[in-house]
Amino acid sequence: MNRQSALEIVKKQLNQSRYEHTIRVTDVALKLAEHYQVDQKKVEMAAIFHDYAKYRDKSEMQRIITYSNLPKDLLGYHPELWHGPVGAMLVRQEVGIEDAEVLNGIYWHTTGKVHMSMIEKIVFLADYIEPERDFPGLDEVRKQAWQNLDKACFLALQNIISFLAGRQQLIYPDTVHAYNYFNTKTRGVD
Ligand code: DGI
Ligand code: FE
Ligand code: FE
Repeated sequence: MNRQSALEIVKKQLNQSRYEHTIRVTDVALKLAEHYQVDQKKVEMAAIFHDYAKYRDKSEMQRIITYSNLPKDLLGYHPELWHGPVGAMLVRQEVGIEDAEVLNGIYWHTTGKVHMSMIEKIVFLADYIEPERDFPGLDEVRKQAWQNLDKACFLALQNIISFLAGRQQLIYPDTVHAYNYFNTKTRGVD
């Protein structure tokens, strides 16, 4: 599928500001893919569709998780987490994308996980550092994204977990496991 058709499909699922976010994420993701010599076509598709399910009704997503083979533990965590896994499933069913690497980039873009692929790391980080984002500590993540992708993932996960814990929110186990994994993997890197 070419970029233009993909954008037309996703635009119908999003509002204008989320669509513009999607374009910015895709631009950053493509630059990272070029920088790290990762398949640009796959990264582009995963980035374009990463928030495909963002505005699905919570009740619809709840039903999809309940009756599909998606992990049921998602239901015990913040509904904001659901659009990645549900999005991967709907992009396969409704858009017809079958590439597992692309679908996994969509699936894991919010929570992260251990042993992320290059495509997964790039989509996860591009979503976090796109130019309109403004989180504490973002400058350092932006800098590391071009130097050490694992270190950048670690710093992003540290920020996400601190943010959620500061608001007394639950933290999805895969996010914690990803934090521990990248922490160990990048110890000593600065
Ligand atoms: O969809 P976006 O807004 O572009 O970004 P996203 O897919 O990273 O969604 C982030 C939201 O998910 C943010 O408001 C924090 C929230 N969230 C809730 N629980 C968790 C979580 N994020 C992670 N990584 N882990 C959680 O357990
Ligand atoms: Fe998202
Ligand atoms: Fe996003």
